[in-house]
Amino acid sequence: MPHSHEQSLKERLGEDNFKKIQGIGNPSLNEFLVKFIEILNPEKVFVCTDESADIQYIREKALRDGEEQELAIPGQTVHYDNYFDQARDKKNTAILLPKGKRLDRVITTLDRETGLNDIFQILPNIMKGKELLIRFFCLGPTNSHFSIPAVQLTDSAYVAHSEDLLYRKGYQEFIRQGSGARFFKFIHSQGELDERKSCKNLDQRRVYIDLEEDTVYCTNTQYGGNTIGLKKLAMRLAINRGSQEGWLTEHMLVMGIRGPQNRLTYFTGAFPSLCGKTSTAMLEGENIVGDDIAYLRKVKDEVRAVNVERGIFGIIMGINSKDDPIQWNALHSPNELIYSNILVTPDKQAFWMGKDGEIPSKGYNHSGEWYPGKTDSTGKEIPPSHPNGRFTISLEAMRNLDPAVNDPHGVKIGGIVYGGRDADTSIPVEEAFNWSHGIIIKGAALESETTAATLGKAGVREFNPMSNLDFLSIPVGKYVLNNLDFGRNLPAAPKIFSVNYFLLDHHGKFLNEKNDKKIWYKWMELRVNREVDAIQTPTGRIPLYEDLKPLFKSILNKTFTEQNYLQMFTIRVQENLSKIERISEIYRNLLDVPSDVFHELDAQRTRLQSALKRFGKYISPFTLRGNRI
Ligand code: SPV
Ligand code: MN
Repeated sequence: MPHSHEQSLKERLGEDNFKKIQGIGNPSLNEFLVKFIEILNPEKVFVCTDESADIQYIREKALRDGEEQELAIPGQTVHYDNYFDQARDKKNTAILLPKGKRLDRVITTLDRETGLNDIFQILPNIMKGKELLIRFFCLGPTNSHFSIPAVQLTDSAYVAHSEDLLYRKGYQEFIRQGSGARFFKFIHSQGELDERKSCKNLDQRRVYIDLEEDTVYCTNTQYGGNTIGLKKLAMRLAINRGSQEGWLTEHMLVMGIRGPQNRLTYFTGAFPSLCGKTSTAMLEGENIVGDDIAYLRKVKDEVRAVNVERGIFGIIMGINSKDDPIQWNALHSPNELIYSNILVTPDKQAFWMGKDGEIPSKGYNHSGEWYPGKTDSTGKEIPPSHPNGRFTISLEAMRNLDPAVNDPHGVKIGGIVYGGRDADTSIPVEEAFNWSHGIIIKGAALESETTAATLGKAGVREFNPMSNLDFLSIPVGKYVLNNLDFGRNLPAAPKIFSVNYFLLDHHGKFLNEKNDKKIWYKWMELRVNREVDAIQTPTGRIPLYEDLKPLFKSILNKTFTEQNYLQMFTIRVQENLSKIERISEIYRNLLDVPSDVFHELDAQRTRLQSALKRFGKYISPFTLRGNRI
């Protein structure tokens, strides 16, 4: 390395840490480190390699600094974010846009120069008196054409510890990829903390994504979705990179569904946050590969997918022994895990909303000392745990982990599923007519109600193409085109489906129980393998009653009546037509929208309009029985 860099790094890092960086031998990494160590100006620097002693140092630091506290079960800790910093902050998260480039208005952007000026006002000396942690990870399996090395700079041992549970080690991967490696860079500082280890300067909360430099800056925030660089921040960089290189980054689970004779068919599934993605990936008896982010590549006419991560940052609310046996078991065994924003009782037991058992009469949570009926400064009652409270744990703790989770070639995908939180329009499961219908009508036209995973009001129906809108760093139209192109010429593209776990009846009651979803996946597995017929409707292909009934009986031991089927699978024509109007209007105002989008939307409208004339506003699935294919 140039003499000046070497001198500077040696001085700042000390001999041991310097050797670790030298061992990687990547000049652009050195340049990056020299620049930012100077700006952040920490008192100390610690470089973490893949060695267990280094990782242990980070774990212990999180406890020493008070960012985590130990719980009664060995290996478990709890962490708290600032009371007003409990979810992704969409308002202060922006893609930095170079002059002359454009992105849609539905994506938050900031002129690049303005954003850099702003962040470079906040960064200088932000780590004064603190220790900077430098960690190396690999997005996707190591030793793979999917692998993307990434370096994280942070002053939060909680962030560095979480990443250890969530991502594959990357120090060796940096070495493997050599001096030309294209890597992602993340700079995080939680800024000044108060006595509760809570961020003091939320007014300076920023998450800025610089695509030009593959760098994300993030300050004065603690919530994992804002701070864990390799999670949603890397996703924006990867969407941009995949768009240039012809592969996809999706907000998707990856899982294997078991069919007859133990056959395993792999699916990906895109769902917005807090809409059942993790609970789907955790279905008992099926195999989990990943629960949140996937990279998809075409290899020899197959679609192959990997889990970008190796752990889960799961929603804790609602997890109970009956509905979630796999997660429940992992939470009650001595596994290394970090809870966030839950209630801890005086005897160090973890409690959250929806857990088995009584609500404790006192404890400590994200609001400080807690008791039932406590209200916050706005007069709102504080629940025992935050609805976006989480637990971070390695997938190794899950007994349903698929053996192919680290396969450098990924798994072959047979089906792709899109689902949202939709009270009144989409039926519980439906197959698309073909790739283009699936990508556009099931994926690109997805709508979902907002949830506690982002700051702001919950329950508002929003456009959320492929459940990925929050993470897009390219125009929506271009993103849809990339998806269309991806499967267009494949001789056997994966089948595409929609699911809806949140459909209500006319009295506002959920039509499905939490585990009914298992049946939809079993049916999709049979469809992918061409073992059952379907009924053609104006919106897609739906299951036959005769196929669902025995699945409900044999798998859930439930009697699935004709009345159940009728209620769940009635095509809601008027609601579907209204949706087409809403979505068409949105796409008319977006950039670079491929004409296929309008063709598919128009064709769906035409089918629905003629069905409206023929059958009326609601079409019973029994009426369409003759359209069997
Ligand atoms: C999500 O909100 O989609 C999550 C958690 O998976 S976060 O890291 O906040 O994005
Ligand atoms: Mn997610």
